[in-house]
Amino acid sequence: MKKKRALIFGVTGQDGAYLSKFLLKKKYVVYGVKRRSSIINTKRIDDIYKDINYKSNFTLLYGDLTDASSILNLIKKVNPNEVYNLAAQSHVQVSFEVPEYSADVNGLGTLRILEAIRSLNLEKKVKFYQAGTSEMFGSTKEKFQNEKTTFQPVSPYGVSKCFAHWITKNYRDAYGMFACNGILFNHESPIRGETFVTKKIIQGLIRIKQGKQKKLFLGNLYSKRDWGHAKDYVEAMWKMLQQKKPDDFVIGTGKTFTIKEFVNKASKKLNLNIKWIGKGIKEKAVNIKNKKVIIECRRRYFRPLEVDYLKGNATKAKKILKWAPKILIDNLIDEMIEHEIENSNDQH
Ligand code: NAP
Ligand code: G4F
Repeated sequence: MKKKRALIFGVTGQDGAYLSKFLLKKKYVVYGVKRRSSIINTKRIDDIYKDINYKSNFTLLYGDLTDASSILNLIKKVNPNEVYNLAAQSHVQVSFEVPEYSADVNGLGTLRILEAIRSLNLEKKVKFYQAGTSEMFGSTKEKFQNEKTTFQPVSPYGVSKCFAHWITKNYRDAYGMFACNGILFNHESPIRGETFVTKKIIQGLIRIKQGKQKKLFLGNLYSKRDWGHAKDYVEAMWKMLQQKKPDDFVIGTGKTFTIKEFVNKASKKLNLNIKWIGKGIKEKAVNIKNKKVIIECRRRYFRPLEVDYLKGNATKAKKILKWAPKILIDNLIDEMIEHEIENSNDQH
């Protein structure tokens, strides 16, 4: 049987790396789109090239979501069965600093892919996955968010992803395209970007414990997030494209924790005994053993608007996709800590 071809935009990111490995294990031929950067940006996928089982089925190609002609040429060249759009300016706080660029990549970039598929007359052939986000729920007051929860985005990132969501649905309805929106809650892993809060906390606490860093500076300690593992979430993306009908699905664990609770869990696992003192921006954590302040809050890490509360209701995915998260927060933290310690020993 002919192998399926998948084209992944955003292959160099956290999810791109997990999805590539997942699809290669399923015997796909994987084409990944990377963009030009001034330093090598393929660290997360370099191991694929070293793996004798995978390297012959894995190809990297240059492209950029801001460049419609590159997208068209890539789709023409690869002639994929499945296209996964994971590419994005994915940092919420940064989207307040570069709103137009975030809208261009995340919003118009999605439209450029859909339009390329359509103008190549591939709309009945190619299946398309769009990486939507719980950030679209924004300021909703619903306590357990599902596919019917109204979007109320509160960041340029959230707004751009709402455009991507609706244009994906529009191409599905208007042109009969097999196009699915995943609405994924936060998912992390050892290869999570270093400026996202989970990785920042774990990296910071380990460095403090090893005496390589004095303090960790954070922003809002009281927002709540539903954190899963990227490995589980890429499986859900693939499952969406294997259904008879295209549809949209919420993917989350159904559990939610504050940033402070995440810090407490991680420090306990690292045998760092901490005590919280002070309130508001002056709240800080003291290392009980040596009485040193190791965590402080800084205004620069607060956003102009915050998504206070996220908790995902993945009942539909459980029922239709037969998907459920396998890795929950405690095992996720364990894995991130283990990786970080191994990595820091390699470096020093
Ligand atoms: P990530 O690690 O930030 O990866 C983003 C990817 O997009 C990287 O490969 C990046 O390339 C690429 N990219 C950025 N701008 C691009 C452009 N102009 N043209 C082409 N590629 C570009 O994000 P992630 O955590 O893997 O998330 C994957 C997708 O899911 C994103 O769309 C994100 O918004 C969405 N999402 C993530 C989560 C989560 O919790 N992780 C939750 C919901 C939705 P470089 O490596 O060169 O920067
Ligand atoms: O780790 P974060 O930056 O993730 P955020 O904003 O929830 O966005 C992530 O998840 C979305 C899904 O809901 C994705 F769509 C998006 O691409 C990205 O992957 O921040 C989590 C929370 C926020 O409430 C933030 O205010 O942590 C709070 N926080 C507190 N101190 C901090 C910090 N966030 C960061 N990045 N850095 C801090 O120092």
